[in-house]
Amino acid sequence: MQEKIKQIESEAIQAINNAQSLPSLDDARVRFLGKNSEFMSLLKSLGDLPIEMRPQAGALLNTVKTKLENALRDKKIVLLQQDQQKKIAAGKIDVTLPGKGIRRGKIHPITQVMEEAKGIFLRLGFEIAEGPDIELEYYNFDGLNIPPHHPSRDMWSTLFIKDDVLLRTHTSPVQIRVMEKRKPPLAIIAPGRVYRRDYDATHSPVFHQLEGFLVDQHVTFGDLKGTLTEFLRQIFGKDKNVRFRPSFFPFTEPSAEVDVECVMCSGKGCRLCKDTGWLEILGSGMIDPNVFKAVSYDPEKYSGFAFGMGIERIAMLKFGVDNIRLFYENDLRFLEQF
Ligand code: FA5
Repeated sequence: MQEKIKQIESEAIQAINNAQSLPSLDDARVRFLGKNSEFMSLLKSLGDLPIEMRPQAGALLNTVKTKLENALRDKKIVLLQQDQQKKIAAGKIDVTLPGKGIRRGKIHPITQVMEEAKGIFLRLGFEIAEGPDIELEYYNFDGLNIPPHHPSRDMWSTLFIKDDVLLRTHTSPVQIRVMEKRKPPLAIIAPGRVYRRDYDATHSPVFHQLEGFLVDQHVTFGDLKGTLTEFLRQIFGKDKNVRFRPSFFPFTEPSAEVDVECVMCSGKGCRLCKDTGWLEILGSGMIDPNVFKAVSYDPEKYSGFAFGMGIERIAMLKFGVDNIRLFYENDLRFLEQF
C-alpha cells in the first residue's frame, strides 16, 4: 500500500506542476483527490487492513493528502496571478477609469412625513399605540357608533375578508382597542396602513393614516383646535392657509374636517381640488358619548377629542405632488427628489 500511495503522490505532484490553466488544475484535483479517485478508495479501504498496519498507513495517507491540497492551493494562486497579468497585458482592465459610484438610498417621502408627524405629537406628550390591519367589523364600525346597516357605513368603501372580518378602513378602531384596556387620562396616536375601494388622483386603495385621541376630564373643542393648529403650524409652516370646516362622523359630535390650500392652484380652484381651492387632510371631533359607553367610560365624567389624518395628502401638500399614485410607482426619478 505504501508504494501505491507514493506512486499516486508523485503522479499527482507532476500533474499539478504541469497544469497550465485553472480548468486543467481542477481536472488534476478531481483525478487525484476527487470522490472517485484511487486515493479516496485507499482511504476508504483503511478499515480492511490488519489492525497493526492501520496507524502507519493512515498517517501516510493524511500526510500525502495535506501535501497535495497545499500544492493545489499554491498552484491556484500562481495561475490566478498569471491570469490577471495576462488580462492587464491585454488591456482589459483600465485602471485609469473612474470607479462605480455608490448610490445612496433615501427614506420614502411617505415615511418621512409619517415620522415627522409622529415626532410632533410625541413632543406634545402623546404616546404610540398600534392595531391590526385585518380588523373585526366590531372595532371598525359597531364600537364606533356605526351599527350594522347604518347608512354612514357607506362613507368607507370597505374591503371585506369575510362576514365580520375586514381590512380596516381607518385607524379609528385603535381608539376602541386602547380604551377597552386602559382608563383615562389617555393621549394616544395610532399610525398605520388603511384600505378602501378608492382610486383617483387623491385617493389610493392603500394609504396611511395617523389617528390621535385624548381623553380626560374637562377636555374641550378648544383643546382639539389648539392641538391641531399647533400640529399644522409645525408640519406646514405658518404661511399655508388652513381651515376648520363643520362635518359629520358617527363617532364624534361635533365634528370638523381640516382643509389645506390646494398645492396646484394655491386656492384658485383646479381639477385636483375639484374647483374648491382646498384639499382635505383630516377628520376630527369630540368623541361621541356612545363610543364612551361602548368601552364602559362614564360620558358624564369624561370627555375627549379624536382626529384621523391622511399622511399621503399631507405629503402631497408639503412636496407639491399632484397625483397620489406617484408615491407607489417606485420610479427612482421621482423618489430621488426627496
Ligand atoms: C376617517 O377615516 C375618520 N376615521 C377620521 C376621524 C378620526 C374623524 C377620528 C374623527 C375622529 P375620512 O374618511 O375623512 O375619515 O379619512 C380621513 C383622511 O384620510 C382624509 O381627510 C384624507 O386625508 C385621507 N383619505 C381618505 N381616503 C383616502 C384615500 N383613499 N387615499 C388617500 N387618503 C385618503
